[in-house]
Amino acid sequence: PRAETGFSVLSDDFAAAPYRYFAGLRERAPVHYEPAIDSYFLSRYQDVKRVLTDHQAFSTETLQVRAEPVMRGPVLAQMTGAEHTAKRKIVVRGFTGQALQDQIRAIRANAAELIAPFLPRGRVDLVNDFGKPLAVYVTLDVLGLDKKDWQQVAAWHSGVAEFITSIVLTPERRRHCLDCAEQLEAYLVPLIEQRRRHPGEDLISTLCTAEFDGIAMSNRDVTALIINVLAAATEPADKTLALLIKHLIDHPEQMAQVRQDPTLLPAAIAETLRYTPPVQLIPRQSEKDAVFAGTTVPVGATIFCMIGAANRDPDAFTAPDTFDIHRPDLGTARSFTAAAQHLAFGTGLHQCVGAAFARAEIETVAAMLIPLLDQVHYSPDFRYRETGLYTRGPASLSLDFT
Ligand code: 2IO
Repeated sequence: PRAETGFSVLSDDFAAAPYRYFAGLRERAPVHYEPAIDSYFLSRYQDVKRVLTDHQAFSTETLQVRAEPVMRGPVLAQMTGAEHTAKRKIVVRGFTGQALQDQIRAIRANAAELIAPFLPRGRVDLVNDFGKPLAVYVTLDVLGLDKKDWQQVAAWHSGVAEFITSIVLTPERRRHCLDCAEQLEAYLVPLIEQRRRHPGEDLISTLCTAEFDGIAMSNRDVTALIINVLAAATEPADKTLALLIKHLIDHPEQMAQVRQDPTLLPAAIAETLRYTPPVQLIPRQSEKDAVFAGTTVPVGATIFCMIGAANRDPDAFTAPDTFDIHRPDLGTARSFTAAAQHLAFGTGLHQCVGAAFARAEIETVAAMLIPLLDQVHYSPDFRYRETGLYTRGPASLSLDFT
């Protein structure tokens, strides 16, 4: 089964409103082939889950061309076996315990500083005035990088992010992205060498000095991981925050409940991640022929897991197109159900290593913002628009409040 004649996930229609097409894809083209990029798009929850958990049959080999050129080295998601286990543990350590407590303090300080000028005005663009600079500031603090360089680092980062999140890239844009990555690497390497000699409390120092089962990180490993953290902690962060606030504005009864009982916030965040995951695609490569819903995906193929479509599969979630922070199949109250969990952080061996940090970040920021944004609503002339196929979120979110 293929898509309706002529349908393409690369079309402008799909980019304008992908959620309108997900049911059709799951029902009529669960293995959608895109000839222009010779790739397969999977949209059913069970198929996506299978690809992400069977890491023998579906590898991360595709990252060698989709990520390594801008990461300037191998990232965690490309590794397997003992090396992966050891290095993943080192990264986990950099995002837990005292390190995480310090990171949360940095999140609070940056959020307070960035929102302050907008409070007396009663108006803010939550994406461009707040979320984007916040994501960069917080990431720089986590890495222990100087905030005076933030605009330069942000510019290099957008080149790196463009490379990872582009489905098609012109030779000119590709060159631009690689230039950004090379300059970022040249900026980072002397810093890494300096932290090796004089380690501090930051993540770069942790990665430089840590060892697990006798395995340590090389300079190339650290460079790649730092660029990975920079992209992963920056690119989806403003989107998740803006989507959470948008959904709560669009569902005033649920906004009122969260205001009244802040312990509902984690469920509201989890439901936002299910309903509108900021990372919409996860790539894999098939290591043998594989059959999905009667269609064979050949060995060596590039597969894109469609997280947004899988998260709205009625076989996994009841009333999947409804935003409901009280839904019982979310996984927040998982103990008494065998129900599905959202796939916004992926699943399996390579499930997002920064998930706990991401949750802490958005929880901290949302808990600060919601009480400050009293009577929050869209600004009068605001028109909501989302962009992006790989990562997707609001282009802006203009809010008025009292
Ligand atoms: C290079 C889209 C920024 C990640 C990859 C291994 C990156 C990896 C992701 C997310 C967000 C990016 N993939 N985070 O999808 O680290």
